[in-house]
Amino acid sequence: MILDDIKISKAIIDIYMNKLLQSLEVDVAIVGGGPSGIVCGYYLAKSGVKTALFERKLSIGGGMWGGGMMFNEIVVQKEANKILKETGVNSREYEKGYFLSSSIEAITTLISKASKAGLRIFNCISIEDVMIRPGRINGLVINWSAVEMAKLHIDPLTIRSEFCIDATGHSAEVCRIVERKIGPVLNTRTGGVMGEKPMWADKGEKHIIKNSKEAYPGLYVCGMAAGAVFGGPRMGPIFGGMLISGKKVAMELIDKLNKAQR
Ligand code: 48F
Repeated sequence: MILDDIKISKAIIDIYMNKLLQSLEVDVAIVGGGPSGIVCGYYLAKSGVKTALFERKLSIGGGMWGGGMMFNEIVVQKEANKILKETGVNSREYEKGYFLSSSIEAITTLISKASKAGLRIFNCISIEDVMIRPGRINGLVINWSAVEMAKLHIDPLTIRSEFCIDATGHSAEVCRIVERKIGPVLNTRTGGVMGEKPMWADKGEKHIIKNSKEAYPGLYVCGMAAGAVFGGPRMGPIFGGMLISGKKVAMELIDKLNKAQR
């Protein structure tokens, strides 16, 4: 068989464009492909929720690849180890209650599971704004990360979604956009992004799980973004809170979407 260069290009453009067109209106749009966003997307897609995830960088995975200070191992606690087991990530108990996994195996397996479950993953796309209808976020404004990096004067496109999730990590970018453009309307003590506090693993993990929730009508936060928005301590290379947080938000949205359909 003689390979036709044009057919190769046509296949890629055809399938990608179709995926993008099918994702212009989704149930849930996730911003950020770190561990919390991927786990959230995995559970949503697995239960049949139409979900798209947008990641600025070329590689999905956020801060999980590098473990702690590039020692590519992660620690998770007992409750989060259940999620690793459920998704087929190998782990071992180092000391009672401290489970270790290769950060490379963990992130590649989670991405693979989420993709196979039907999560539509778009890399190299940045969220630069939100769409708002009275009192509620109802979509995202997207552009190629290359456009953002080159600071080109090119208008973006839009995605409509029933719910959006800020899983952008420490920078809590979507919530910061809301604060900057709409004002101090977030569901926090100050109405704004309260900012991350110094390291305290135990307190930080608990805080994030508790605060993985709706930050503004239609907009949820999970992972480090929840810590930054609601003013919790950082926790470093323990990743259990990220996994539990993503799952918690997914379960809440599955429940809400199911109730809305009844
Ligand atoms: O930072 P990140 O891994 O977030 P996470 O899921 O996990 C945090 C941990 O990795 C670690 C930690 C655990 O103890 O502290 O830091 O909360 O992934 C966030 C992803 O969001 C992308 C960013 O490139 C990263 O991969 N991102 C950020 N802003 C945007 C974005 C944006 N505006 N548009 C698209 N993607």
